Amino acid sequence: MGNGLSEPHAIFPCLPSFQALHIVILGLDCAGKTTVLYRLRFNEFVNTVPTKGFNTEKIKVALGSKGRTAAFHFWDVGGQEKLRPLWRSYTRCADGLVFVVDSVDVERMEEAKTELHKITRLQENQGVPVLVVANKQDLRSALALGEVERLLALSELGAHTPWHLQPACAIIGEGLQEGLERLHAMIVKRRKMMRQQKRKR
Ligand code: G3D
Ligand code: MG
Repeated sequence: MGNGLSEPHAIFPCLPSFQALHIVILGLDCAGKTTVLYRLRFNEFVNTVPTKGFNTEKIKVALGSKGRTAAFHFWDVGGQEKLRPLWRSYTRCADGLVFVVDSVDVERMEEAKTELHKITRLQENQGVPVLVVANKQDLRSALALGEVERLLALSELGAHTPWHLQPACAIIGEGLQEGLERLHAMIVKRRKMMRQQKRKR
C-alpha cells in the first residue's frame, strides 16, 4: 500500500511486456477507485481516505476457473479536479485503463464522460483497452447499465478504443474479477494485433 505524490515514471520506467500489466485506475473523486484497489488487494472492504497522490499495488488476479492468473500492476490516481492533469503521466505506458464511475452520481456523469473521452483521445492512449466500472450498483438509485453507457457516450469512444462496461459493487467485490478478465482479454487481443501488424511491415 502506498500513497505518494511524485510521478510514477520518475520511479519506475516503462515496464517490459513480460512483466505485470500496467493498469491505471481513473475516474472522478468518490467513484470508488481506491475501494476497488483494496478490495482486489486484500479481498475485503477497506475504509478509504481521499487519495492525494496515488496508491499502487501489484496483484495477481485469477482468470476463469482453471487456475490461470495474470499479474496486474495497478496505479490508483487521485480523481479530484486539481489532480486530473496528472493522469496523463500515469497512462503513458498503460496496457489498460480502468475507469470507475459512481452509478448514483447522475449530476456528475457528464463530467465523468468528459474526463473519460479526454484521456482516451490522447495520442499515446489510442487503442488502449478501457474497462468502465459502473460502481455502487448495490444502491437503490443506481443507474441501469444501459443508461450509464448512454450518458458516458461509450459508443463514441472511437473504433480504436476497445471497451467493456462492467456493473460492480466494489465494497463486496462483485463484478471486479469478471471485469478484469474482460480487460485482460482485450489487452491480449490488442497485443496479438500489434504483433501481426509488425510482422506485416
Ligand atoms: P475514490 O478513490 O474514487 O475517490 P473511494 O473513492 O474508494 O475513496 O470511495 C468513495 C466512497 O464510496 C467511500 O465511502 C466508499 O466506501 C464508497 N464506495 C465505494 N464503492 C462502493 C460501492 O460499490 N457501493 C457503495 N455503496 N459505496 C461504495 P465514504 O463513506 O468513506 O466516503
Ligand atoms: Mg481514492
